[in-house]
Amino acid sequence: MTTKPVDDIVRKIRDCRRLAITSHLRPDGDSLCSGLALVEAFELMGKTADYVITDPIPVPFNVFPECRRIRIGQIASTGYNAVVLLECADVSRSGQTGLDGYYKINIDHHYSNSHYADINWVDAEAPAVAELVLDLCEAAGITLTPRIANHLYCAIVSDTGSFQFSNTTARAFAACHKLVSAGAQPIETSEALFHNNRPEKVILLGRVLSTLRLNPAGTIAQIGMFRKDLIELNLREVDTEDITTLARSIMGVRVVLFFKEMEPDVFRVSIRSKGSAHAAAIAEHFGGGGHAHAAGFTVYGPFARVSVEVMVSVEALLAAQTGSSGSR
Ligand SMILES: [Mn+2]
Repeated sequence: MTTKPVDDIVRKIRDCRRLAITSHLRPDGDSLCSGLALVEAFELMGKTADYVITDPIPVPFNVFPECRRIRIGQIASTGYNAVVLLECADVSRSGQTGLDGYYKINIDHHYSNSHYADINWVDAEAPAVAELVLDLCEAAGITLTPRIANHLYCAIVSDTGSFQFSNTTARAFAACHKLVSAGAQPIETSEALFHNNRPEKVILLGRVLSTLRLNPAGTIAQIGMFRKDLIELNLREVDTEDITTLARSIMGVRVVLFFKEMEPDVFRVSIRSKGSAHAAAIAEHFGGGGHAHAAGFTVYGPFARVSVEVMVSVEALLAAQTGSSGSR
């Protein structure tokens, strides 16, 4: 008889005493908040749980008081009955190196997952891994606390870009309905996620946007961020997704090229595209790679020259992709 993976997981968890949870490198809101919810859910089941990740916690989550429960480092190679991996296509995505001997539980919502674990629960239709954690809580008969509900709600808001990305599905809203009913705080969550910028960040945003240039057809937007501004504003690590979003919001723009100066005359260019404009194909032309709508590559040379050269090449690539002159 085949059982659902979620039921297999609940049965396994019930047999465990000590659990470790981890998630992917370069953590995001979905993985971080889902892990926090899972720690608390396991504790409600009477288990001891540690949430350990490899990379530091990024802004804005690094100031969330709940994130103090997350340990940065490596999971000890003995001492746990099982390890849960959230959103890891394979073990290496976690950056954890001591998991070989452990019973592994793999929970993910991305297609590209190698089903490496003892129990694999991969549901690419799920809007966020948080929705799967919510299912797990329900399958385990856990009554959601407002804190668990809020963690999971925060994860879904974060992963859907505040209900703007393509994973904003009926399932996402159904989950959020349950979570808000259980005490999640939508207004506080939006404040914490999106209205929590340092003033220096907003000044940086102004400086980056002041570099905006468009091709004549208005289909490609280009912006640049320079080390001297980061140093001057004392911004060590900065989330630039919202800056990209503003450039992407321009009417008619199909591709955003964001030049980030890594060291003198070295620029990491991140590409965001819309519709049929293929970011990875553009990146591959310059020796980089990525996904259909998010990709990147590196260029070498002074900004004044490389920015013009890249713009010209991308215009040609875009025209070839769409079979037109890159018009709207
Ligand atoms: Mn996710």
